[in-house]
Amino acid sequence: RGFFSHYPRYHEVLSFMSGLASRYPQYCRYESLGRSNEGRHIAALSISLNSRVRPRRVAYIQAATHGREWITTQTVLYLAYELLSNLRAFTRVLQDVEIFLVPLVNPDGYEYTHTTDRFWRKNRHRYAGHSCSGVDINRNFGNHWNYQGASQNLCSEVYSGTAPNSEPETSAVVRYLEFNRNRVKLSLDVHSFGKFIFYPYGYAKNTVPPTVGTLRSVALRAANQIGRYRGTRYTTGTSASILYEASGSLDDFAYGNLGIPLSYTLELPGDEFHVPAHDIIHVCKETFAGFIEFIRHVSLY
Ligand code: 0X9
Ligand code: ZN
Repeated sequence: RGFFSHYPRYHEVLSFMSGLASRYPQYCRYESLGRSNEGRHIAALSISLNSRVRPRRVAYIQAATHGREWITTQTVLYLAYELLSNLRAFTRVLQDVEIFLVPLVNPDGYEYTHTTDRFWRKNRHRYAGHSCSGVDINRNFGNHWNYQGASQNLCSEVYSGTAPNSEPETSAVVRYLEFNRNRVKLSLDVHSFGKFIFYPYGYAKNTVPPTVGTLRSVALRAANQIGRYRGTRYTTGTSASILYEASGSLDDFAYGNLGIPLSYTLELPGDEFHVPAHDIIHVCKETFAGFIEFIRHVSLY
């Protein structure tokens, strides 16, 4: 069966990634950013036109921050697969741009949704003497940590952890982004569901970032490109105004703390968190068009 017609497990994701890296050694590098609470790799792929030359800019894309959002991993792996299979067609967008992909930020939560609870969201941090477990990685970043739409109750779905960056999954991402902060121009955190493109700030209503005009126009262009495949309509705006206020998320941290100019959270389609297997490839293809549009704008920085 084809890779994009079912939902792979953790090991299958890693072998797909390392397979791409060994098939395209001069364009693709496979690495681990660190390990999760349960010891799994936070695996990453770096794609560029010439692996011996370090591009000046980075487009960073991550998925499955929330375990149950299976479709997100597939769209990011599809991006890697499609870019590498047709690299010549993308020489312009990839000019001086490195694509850095983390398809499974929360491998423990992802595996748990396959074995035990399909709707698990958080990581799998266990606390001695407590029956509840897990931190919401997207409430654990150090921007307005635990300010709103987050909880200090560890049974909550939006438990923010004991401190900003307390989780190994969060700190693996933060370490990479901080080390590369001058090169990273785009940060996309891919979630589901809802067909939204969110830009900062998400931590509070009526807080508008200084470059909101650019953030909005790039979001609209990406939404438009996604719609060209089969008419899927995305809504764009700040998550605080469209969905809810939630602080400690990657989008606000990347923009507010690291100064990454293009920072977004995507919410892919899905019925609750489910996209039927036969539809995976179509969501991958339409989302691909959006990813490319975002990446095109990286070369302006
Ligand atoms: O709540 C979240 O973490 C994201 N939605 S989801 O349904 N996938 O959980 C939205 C995050 C948007 N960004 C901010 N609120 N900063
Ligand atoms: Zn999510």
